[in-house]
Amino acid sequence: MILLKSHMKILAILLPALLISCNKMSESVYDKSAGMNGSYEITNSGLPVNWLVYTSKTVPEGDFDLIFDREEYKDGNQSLKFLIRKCSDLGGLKSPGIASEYHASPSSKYIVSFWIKNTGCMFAINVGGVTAFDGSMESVIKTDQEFENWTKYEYEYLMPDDENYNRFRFELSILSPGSFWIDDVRITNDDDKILEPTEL
Ligand SMILES: [Ca+2]
Repeated sequence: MILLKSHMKILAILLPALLISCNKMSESVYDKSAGMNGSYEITNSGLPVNWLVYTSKTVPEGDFDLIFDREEYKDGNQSLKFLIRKCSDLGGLKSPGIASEYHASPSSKYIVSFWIKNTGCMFAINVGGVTAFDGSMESVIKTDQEFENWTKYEYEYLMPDDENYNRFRFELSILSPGSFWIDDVRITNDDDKILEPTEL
């Protein structure tokens, strides 16, 4: 009887906290002056500014750490590292990862580049144009290949010829345990100008 009572007490304390974290799909901090922050140098409250982050607080099936790695980086003073002990392979908000959206124009060409390192993870990076309700995402890479050294990827994307496509989205999902690093994400237009993030 005493045991039952103490269990009930724990449940009563945990329930409100669980409801709050279950309702939250991602965490983010927005700061217009920080721009794209694709090198993950600007941080606030443990998050890279101007990125939606699927954290251990918002991904219920995940057991992982988000780390600003000041020893393994390609640009600036640090990279963004995911150290994953357990996670779902569903991607998007169900898995550890990051996403961001940028002001963009229909029928325009955009060039995405980024540097990665990987030991053990299956991961996916998708990019594409989005509207308020829809998206036209393409897969840049989906693999469990090891990248012992920093490796650069570059991808060209043409926005759909449809006035509703006014945002460009970048999304990284980590789909299995291991260590994954990303740094120096650049998304530019035809004039080599870095895109401005939208408020998240
Ligand atoms: Ca960096």
